[in-house]
Amino acid sequence: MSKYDVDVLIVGSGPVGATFARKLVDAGHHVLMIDAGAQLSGTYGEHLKNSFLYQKNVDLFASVIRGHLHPLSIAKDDSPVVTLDPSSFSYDAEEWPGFVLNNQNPEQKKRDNLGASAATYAVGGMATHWTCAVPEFHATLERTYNGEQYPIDATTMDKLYKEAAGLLHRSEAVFASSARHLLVREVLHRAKFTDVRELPLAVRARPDQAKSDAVHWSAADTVLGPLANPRHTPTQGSFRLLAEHQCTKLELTDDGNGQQRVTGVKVRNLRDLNEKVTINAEVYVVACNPVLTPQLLFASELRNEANGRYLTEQPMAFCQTVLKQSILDNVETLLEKYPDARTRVKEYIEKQRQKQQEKTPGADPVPFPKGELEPNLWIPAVPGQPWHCQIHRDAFSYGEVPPNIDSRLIVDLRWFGMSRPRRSNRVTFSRDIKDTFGMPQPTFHFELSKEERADCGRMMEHMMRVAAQLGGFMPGSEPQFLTPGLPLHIAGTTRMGKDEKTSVVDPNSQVWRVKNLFLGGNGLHPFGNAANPTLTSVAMALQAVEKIKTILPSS
Ligand code: G3F
Repeated sequence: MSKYDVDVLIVGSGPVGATFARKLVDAGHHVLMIDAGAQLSGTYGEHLKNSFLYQKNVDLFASVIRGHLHPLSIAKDDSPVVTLDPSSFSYDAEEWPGFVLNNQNPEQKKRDNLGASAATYAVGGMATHWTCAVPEFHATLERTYNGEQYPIDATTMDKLYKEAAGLLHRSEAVFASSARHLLVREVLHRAKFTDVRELPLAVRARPDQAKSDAVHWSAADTVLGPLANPRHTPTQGSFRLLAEHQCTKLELTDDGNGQQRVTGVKVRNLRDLNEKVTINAEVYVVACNPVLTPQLLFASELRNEANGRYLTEQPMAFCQTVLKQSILDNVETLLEKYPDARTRVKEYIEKQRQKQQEKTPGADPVPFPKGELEPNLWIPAVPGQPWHCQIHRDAFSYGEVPPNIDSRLIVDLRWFGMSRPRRSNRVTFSRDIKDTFGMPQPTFHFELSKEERADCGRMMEHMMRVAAQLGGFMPGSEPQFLTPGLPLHIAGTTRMGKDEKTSVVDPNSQVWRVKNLFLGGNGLHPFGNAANPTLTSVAMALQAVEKIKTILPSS
């Protein structure tokens, strides 16, 4: 039996949960954090791409990502496998209608599914493998909607964004001097795509960068700072993290006047289901993800009409280009404004030509020294062009590089569109079917509006115009829309607002009518967003922390 008495229990250990932990321990509070996922690194929640191998070959990281994404709702497919050896076991699915085959979801329709949406069960959450893109939401496009202002005012948001950027080590400088990056930017600027600029990333240069070509990607450990070291003892307050501990229910008790309180939690030690785990806290924070957080609220029978509703997700277009011959033939001219990069490239080309003439093995025909980092550019979403564009080289579960194309020549284009909140777009939770973790199975009901679908056409056309400047399409990665849900940017399901009928939390992230329950994460974004949501989620958590401090007795 284990018993914990703390000031704050945080469920979920991604960058948002980590923000709560870091700030509350810094304020002298006793914090316990739990995560249903396993601990994958020595410090809590490090980015797995920091390891030597993936820095050398980012393409291998695609399978790491694939292995960590746990699909949330797979529409049922029990059509007979007609080519199966007839002597193998088989049954007639129509005679077994309630059967749940291989974790498929019989309640999920294919048509309105977000089939690629997934959760990462790990200490550090999805930040163990994220892209680290941390733009702010656009002040008018993403922070106003239908005449409504953002729940947190603009001056406060500016302050919160600054602090969030510091916690995540946001930078636009790490890739900015790379010849590959500058070349792509220059080609696009010359083609009048003047809005192409450095993608803000949660990343730092490494002190040994000149020797290693490596960078350091931020994750939950970055936000936790010294707390990420399991052996660290804070000078005030305390911090403890329990991996593979799953919260299955918040015990909500009526407190009179229509208010409730969390008076306890049901927690399972997934490594020892026999153990009884008791946790008492003053304040509870749930920051799982935009599906697992409303799932826990549903399992806890929270009375809130908006829970799981107003779901937004980004339609996503993708392609990969292989840089044009003409660009590489003119690389020195194209880099003329950037003397350092130009000199490096020039010297490299000369050296390789010499090697080639001398027939030295290993002469390189590609005019990029090996240490030139990949491009990392974006075009921000703005009113009239409501999509967020990333022009970079990123490992993900799709778009791998065939072994016979040099990966320095590949540029990925990812365009993320927008959907706006509607009550009917939602995730529901089953009363009958359980997911792998024994929780109510989520089912998606998501459709784009007519206007949003039309915007997708404009977005694709824009992406193809940009791509046409860069090169030809890589076979298999021609322009395409990806399976809905693939951006992993679901928002709105526990939305923040000023009206308790259409939101789950107030502007301090406090659940309406529950005195000591706070939420964190992308589910809080209320208006739909094209940009990556993490920075804004961390900013919102920082605001919530200030409110929590006023509730807790000062230590
Ligand atoms: C998203 O979750 C990230 O925010 C993007 F930056 C990334 O490119 C994308 O996944 C990959 O599909």
